[in-house]
Amino acid sequence: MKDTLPMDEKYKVHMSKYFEEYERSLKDVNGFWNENGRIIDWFKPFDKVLDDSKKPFYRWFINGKTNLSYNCLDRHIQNEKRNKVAFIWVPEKGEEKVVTYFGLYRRVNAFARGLLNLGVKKGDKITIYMPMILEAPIAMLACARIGAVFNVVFSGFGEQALAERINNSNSKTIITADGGYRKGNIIQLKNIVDKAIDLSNGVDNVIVVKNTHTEIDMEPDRDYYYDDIIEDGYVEPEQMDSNDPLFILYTSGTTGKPKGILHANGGYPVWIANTLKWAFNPKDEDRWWCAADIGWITGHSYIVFAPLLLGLTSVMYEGAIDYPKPDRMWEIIERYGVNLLYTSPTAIRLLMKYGEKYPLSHDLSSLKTLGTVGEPINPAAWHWYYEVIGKSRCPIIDTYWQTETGGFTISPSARLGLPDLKPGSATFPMPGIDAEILDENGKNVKPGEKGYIVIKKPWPGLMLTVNNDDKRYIDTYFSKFKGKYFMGDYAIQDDDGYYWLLGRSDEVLKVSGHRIGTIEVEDGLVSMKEIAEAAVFGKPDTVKGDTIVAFATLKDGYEKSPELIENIKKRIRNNLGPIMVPEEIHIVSTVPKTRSGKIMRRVIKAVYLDQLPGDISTLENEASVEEIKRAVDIIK
Ligand code: 6R9
Repeated sequence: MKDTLPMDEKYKVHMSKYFEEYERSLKDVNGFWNENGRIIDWFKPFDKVLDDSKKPFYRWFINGKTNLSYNCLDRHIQNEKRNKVAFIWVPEKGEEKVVTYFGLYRRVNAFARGLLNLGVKKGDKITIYMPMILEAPIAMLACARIGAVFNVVFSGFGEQALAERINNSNSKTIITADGGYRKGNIIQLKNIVDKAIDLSNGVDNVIVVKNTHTEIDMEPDRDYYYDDIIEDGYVEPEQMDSNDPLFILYTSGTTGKPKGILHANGGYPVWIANTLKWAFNPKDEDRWWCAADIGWITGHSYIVFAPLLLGLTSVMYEGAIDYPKPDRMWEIIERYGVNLLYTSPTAIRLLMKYGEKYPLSHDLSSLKTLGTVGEPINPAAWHWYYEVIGKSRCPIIDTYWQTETGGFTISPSARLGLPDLKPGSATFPMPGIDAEILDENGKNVKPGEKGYIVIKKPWPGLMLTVNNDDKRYIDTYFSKFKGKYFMGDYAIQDDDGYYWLLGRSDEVLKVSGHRIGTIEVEDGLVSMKEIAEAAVFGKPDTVKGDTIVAFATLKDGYEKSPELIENIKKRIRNNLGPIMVPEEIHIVSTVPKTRSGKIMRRVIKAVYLDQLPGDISTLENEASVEEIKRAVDIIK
């Protein structure tokens, strides 16, 4: 942890500015957010910064009226940004498409009109299930414009996962595409939507973008082509209350049911615009590339909204970062002159595995700042990113945050002053984030000791609640340490005050940066007719972070066979989606349980990883451990 890389003096002189701003953000909440809350335009200014009278349901920028689509588009087209490029959209294969701020404004208005013509109203919920095409941000912005609450579902999720999100969000309109491209293959998205609708409570409208031009079924009076409903013109942006819901985004937790995280129209945009500015200090002429998917919070906040709020030019990439060749990412940086790159440790580790010759064959001199997100970055990957990609001239902005936090919570700040960087540390909290690390009893741990990271005070990017489940919001986030926001991660603060994030403290995995609840996969397994019980855990993987491993028992009358396992994997792929498919499924006759019948995942995982299983005094069936040991011996 002492491996410190002194940053260039030009950054360090400003470090005092960071501490000054940070102090002020905590001591003078009103003054600080009165000022920084104006990073967006308000139709009607807020008359109070924070209402904390109904803790932990914090409300920000009280009585302020605003609109996110207005802030991303209309205000820029009134000035010199009108003809600036908003997105350079790069397809998996073929030539890019460029859209200016005015072009995007026009297209968002046309789609917003189309939605209104279909009868969509303010407050309606809309599910967006789309590939990484320009119509995806257009759809999100059009919803925001008319005040419809959008719910983007990652296009890698299967029919059952989609159906559950359509139902839980109560969406009656779905926006999708005929298909999407993935590594040369076509994913038949509309077919998946059709199946999901059969499993759902029913929907009124399905809007389909023609993308892959594949054959699809169109249901009369329900399904419409995007091209047929758009209508040029101006749609007045709805005056949204700061605390009206803006979007729902589902994320995995420690139960089988994903949580619909609900973000607001006021606090969320204020937070993401400020944090992007503080952390990366983007300049007007910079080209920003956030290489994530819009189906995740990273894509919402830092592909779509924050860069548009700041009026930046972004690259948006449709495909996989190593397709058609392992140099795809470096080729895009060179071709489009990317200055600020934001990606994940899992991507860095994958590209690192292919070797240096790929980045070295491209001119990456446009790069100024490099960012990472999604999981802790291991020092080896950090060094490779810093030295091979950034040529030791670009600071690494390691941003620690979550779906629930809206935007960055702990991250170096290139604008307010960079600390000397330590590979693997996200360094210091963003202004407004009052973090601390606690032990099991809620006492502060000493420097260097591992504990749970919490945030003591609210900040504008904090979610409003869990959709339709205020109790779950309180139970999950504000109960373990009463009144403090519990992030679910382990952390250490070192002697210099730097934060080191050490991974999840719960049953949540990060598979290639994607957040997956082990219980969700278990539920998917036990819903199959052959499976009686299942235990799922993460196996550390040098590229993906975690891979999914499952142990399962079969119901009477079923025999284990390689075909059965393949068939189970196939069904998980269809129902839940490719990212949820366990890499290994082991069939055993019993799984270790407590006397009260709870599956002891931790014991299975320990045996599997050849570690000590810890306290097994509550174990009911010791023979099961022996069986797992034997199963593991066979695999290894
Ligand atoms: C943005 C995002 C959140 C969880 C979070 C933590 C992990 C994210 C990290 C990181 C260490 C970082 N995480 N960034 N851990 N260092 N820089 O990933 O949101 O999908 O909700 O996941 O990801 O475990 O709790 P989300």
